[in-house]
Amino acid sequence: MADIHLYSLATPNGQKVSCFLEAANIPYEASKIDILKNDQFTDDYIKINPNSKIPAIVDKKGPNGEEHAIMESGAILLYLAEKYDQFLPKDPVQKSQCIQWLFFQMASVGPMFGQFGHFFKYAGEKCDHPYPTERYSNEVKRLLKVIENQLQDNAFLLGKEACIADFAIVPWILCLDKFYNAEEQLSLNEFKKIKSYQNNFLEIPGVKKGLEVCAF
Ligand SMILES: N[C@@H](CCC(=O)N[C@@H](CS)C(=O)NCC(=O)O)C(=O)O
Repeated sequence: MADIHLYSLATPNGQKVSCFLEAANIPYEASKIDILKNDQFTDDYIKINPNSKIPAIVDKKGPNGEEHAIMESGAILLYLAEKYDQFLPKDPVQKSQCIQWLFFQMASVGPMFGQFGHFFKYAGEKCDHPYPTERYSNEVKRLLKVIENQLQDNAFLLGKEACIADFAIVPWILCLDKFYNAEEQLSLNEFKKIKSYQNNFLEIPGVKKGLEVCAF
């Protein structure tokens, strides 16, 4: 039986971890937590993630050989990357940069893209004021520009090699088009480097399979 058990659904936050597990070739088992059916609010799941969100993992052989539950996708990526020595640069400067971009994703990309999606795609009749969609469209475009500038002519954020920050960021970029159908709203075609960045990420062996884990 695998040590790592993933609790997830194929949303961008869930895909970050499943893509990483597949690409890093780490044995794991997965259970689907259907947030549309409120699976995240069961007592058993709250013991694993007190915040009632996906993803979460349980490592049967965590620190000191004891079972260890982890919530928050950024913390999960960092834990797994360190434990299995994968997709985390060893060079201290690069490692610090990778962690900075991971935090940038967790603090800015995830929350802002998520709010954008809420108002652009899901709020519908509950909000007919243009302000929230305008505000979050501008912020998403600003963040995409930050990523575009960082990429320069590199395949990934830090250069030739992918790191956990790329696993955190790209599923959210894919979501703008695939889940939110916002290609036109955000003029995604203008972000040429981001287009090749997405493709480079999709070429990492295991990533495409990871995107489908715990599918809706
Ligand atoms: N900061 C959290 C965010 C997780 C999150 O928002 N997950 C969403 C799906 S993408 C969720 O579980 N939503 C269920 C709910 O809000 O009830 C992380 O990165 O793990």
